[in-house]
Amino acid sequence: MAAKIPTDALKELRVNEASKANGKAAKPVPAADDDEGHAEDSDDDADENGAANGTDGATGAAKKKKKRKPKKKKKNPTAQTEPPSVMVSQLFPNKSYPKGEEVEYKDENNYRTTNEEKRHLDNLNSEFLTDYREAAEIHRQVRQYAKKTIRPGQTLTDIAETIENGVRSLTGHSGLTEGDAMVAGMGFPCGLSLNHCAAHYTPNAGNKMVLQQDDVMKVDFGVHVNGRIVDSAFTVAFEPKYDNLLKAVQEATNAGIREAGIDARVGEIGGVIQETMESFEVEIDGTSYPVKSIRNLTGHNILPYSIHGTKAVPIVKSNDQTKMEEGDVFAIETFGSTGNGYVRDDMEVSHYAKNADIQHVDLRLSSAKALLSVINKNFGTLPFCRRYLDRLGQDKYLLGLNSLVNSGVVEAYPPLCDKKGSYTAQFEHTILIRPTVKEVISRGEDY
Ligand SMILES: [Co+2]
Repeated sequence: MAAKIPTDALKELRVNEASKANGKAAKPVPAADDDEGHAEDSDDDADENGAANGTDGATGAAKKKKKRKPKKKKKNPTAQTEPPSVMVSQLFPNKSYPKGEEVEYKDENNYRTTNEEKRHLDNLNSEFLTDYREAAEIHRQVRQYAKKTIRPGQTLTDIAETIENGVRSLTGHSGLTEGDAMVAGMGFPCGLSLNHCAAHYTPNAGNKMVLQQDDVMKVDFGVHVNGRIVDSAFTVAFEPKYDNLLKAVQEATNAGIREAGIDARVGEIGGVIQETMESFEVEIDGTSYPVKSIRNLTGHNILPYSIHGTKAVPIVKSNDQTKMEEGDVFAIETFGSTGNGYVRDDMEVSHYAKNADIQHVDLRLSSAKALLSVINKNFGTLPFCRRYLDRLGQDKYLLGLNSLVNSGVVEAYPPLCDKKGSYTAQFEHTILIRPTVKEVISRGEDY
């Protein structure tokens, strides 16, 4: 889920305005060789994930021996179904979830990988790591199915519900009983943003929108286990004319991940992301466009039950000197655009979240009070969308919801769109800045 920089703050950060000027071609950067090397990392990781997936029947056999009753016991499933429905805790006994991609720190931080004290700190975090790895494995399995099955002709509503139901099934929490969605489930709504819209679009009730052959769709969804949110996104397109746009953004995101680490300054990371992104030029329907980083969207740190922490990771060069620190969790996400490289609020709001740092507010409207109680019990500060209120049986809540937004208790996250007719793409991973290594927790064979 993207974080947006307020316009005033953008000026203060003195972000690089070069790319803004009338579609001037961006400076080419000889990044190709470097990126080849990087791809190797993800391959290694993919093997690791693949191996961990190959659960054998050993546990099932052991159980049979112990219970010598004539009644046939249903064997534990050893593979995921299509659509996904099996809890990952059944597929990985004893919570042996696969690790993400572990990357050693560079230069003066390299000692950390083998350092005793840092390894001890890592061990103290085992529960945090287990929750994070479970959430990441759920993200991989659900998106794998989504990528395989998303086709033009499907409604956005069907696509969103398939992904969200998959996530809920794999966590084992339907979220239908009070408080259940807080234990594990959606970390934030499944965004399905088309073409010039970059982020925060998901259908509201009654939406009949159908995915088209010519569309470029950003699929951005979150999975949480005990409030540990994995935030990861990819872009789907069916026409090869968009391949280079997607490639630019995927490489930009990987460049950001590569630069991330302890003591890394976020403004400099933004500079590397921008250089990578803007080294691409794409041709779509006979017109060529420079790919621009969307300068008022950023990555962000993630806190328990809170998708947008206090640190931003810009995707253009900026003078933001904020450092990444041991223990931080970051969503590294980049957005490329053939348009202005700047987004505005547009269209009907679907995403909301309770404001984490708001104190008590006196609400006069009884419908607002009642709705706030539903939000507190079911989502806390986790983002939700209108469909999530519908499935809890809430109706006629818009007046109350708008009142909560106007009083500042709840924040609305409207869709963020570049200029009409442009195309935008997004890739995103969640990374853990562990004491010993950087773990790209949501890395998979796909991206
Ligand atoms: Co995000």
